[in-house]
Amino acid sequence: MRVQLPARPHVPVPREESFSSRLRSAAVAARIGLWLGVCFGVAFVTGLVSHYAQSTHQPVPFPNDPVWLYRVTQGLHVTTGTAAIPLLLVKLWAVYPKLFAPLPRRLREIVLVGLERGSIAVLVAGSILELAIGLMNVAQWYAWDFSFKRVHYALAFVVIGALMIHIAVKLPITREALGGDVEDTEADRPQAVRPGAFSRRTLLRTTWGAALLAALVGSSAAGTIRGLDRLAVLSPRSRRSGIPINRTASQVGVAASAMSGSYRCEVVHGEKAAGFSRAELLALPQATHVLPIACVEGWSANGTWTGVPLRTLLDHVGIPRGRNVQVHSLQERGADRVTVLPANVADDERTLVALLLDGQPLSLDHGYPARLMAPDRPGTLQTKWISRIEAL
Ligand SMILES: Nc1nc2c(c(=O)[nH]1)N[C@H]1C(S)=C(S)[C@@H](COP(=O)(O)O)O[C@H]1N2
Ligand SMILES: [Mo]
Repeated sequence: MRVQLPARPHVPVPREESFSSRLRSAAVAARIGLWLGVCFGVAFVTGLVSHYAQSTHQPVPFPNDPVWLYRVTQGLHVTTGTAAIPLLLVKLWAVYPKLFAPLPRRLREIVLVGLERGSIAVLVAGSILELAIGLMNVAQWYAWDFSFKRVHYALAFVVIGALMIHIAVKLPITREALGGDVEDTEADRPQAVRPGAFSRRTLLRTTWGAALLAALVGSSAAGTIRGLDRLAVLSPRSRRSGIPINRTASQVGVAASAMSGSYRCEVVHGEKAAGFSRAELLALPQATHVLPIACVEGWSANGTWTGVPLRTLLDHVGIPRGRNVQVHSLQERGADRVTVLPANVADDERTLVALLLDGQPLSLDHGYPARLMAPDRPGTLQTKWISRIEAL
């Protein structure tokens, strides 16, 4: 018996001339590309700042003043990253027909065009991945096994490298496109002859609007603009009042040891050591400072912290100024359980072994019995549930 297979529908591969809208033009692509470049540049630089602030090896110590510096750079990072998403989408839409441009005939040109398209493939794939995992990180959706930090950092160099090549290759056409009016048609692809449904100006204005909205959402998630919390759809924790909790005591398995009556905060200097119960810490002279927590997962919040200046405890066991200090958590496994305070942070009078938040005893999840709060530090280094402090 013969089976009659249905005829396979013929799906034509589009060709460059299939796209005839004048909206898909160099004039539009260049203008959006310019702002996309600005966003990528700011996100790259602020990303490097964040990486440096978190590194344990700092030839020049990360500044501890002003206390909001890291919070602002981190806010800019998230804001420019989210703004880049609509910009990238519209830019890809505008240049998409070029994907189907015919290949040249001569070998030399094929090689050149191949290299150029290869770099664009890297740029496009890298950018999409970088923005997507960045956004997912802010939403705390870890749908992967790799280290976000390492991949996001490495990919940033790939993207910026490919972007440099792209800018260099396109410089002449970008210059020409930016030099004229947006609606000029001289630099258009010859096939782009059909007037769009609206003008290029309207397309650009809509794109700027979308980018601005995305920036506001990003910035509200990052907590950099007050009163925007309701827009913080990305980062639900920022919507709660007060300071969000990043990881709870039971998530990291410290609930029992933190509540134990035998809790002691150990301060160690070589042979010399002292242990302080929470009551003993509370009996020492206290200081209060307003310091932000700026989480690398894209949120930040100010708190009024009260506790013992770290310096007081260091003096107690004779740790001299100028020394790096290590702070350990009761937490036994996982990230963020040890941190090194460079000397400038250890010696800063605002660096606290914090016991109260907004005048109330710390909650267990905010680091009870005692946590570190230091000026201008990434949130991930503000160790909760301190067990031990030692000179390095
Ligand atoms: N021991 C310990 N300390 C920690 C963490 C942790 O997981 N374990 N998380 C860090 C991170 S990533 C941030 S942003 C802040 C958040 O503090 P909060 O939960 O009190 O807001 O705590 C930091 N301190
Ligand atoms: Mo964090």
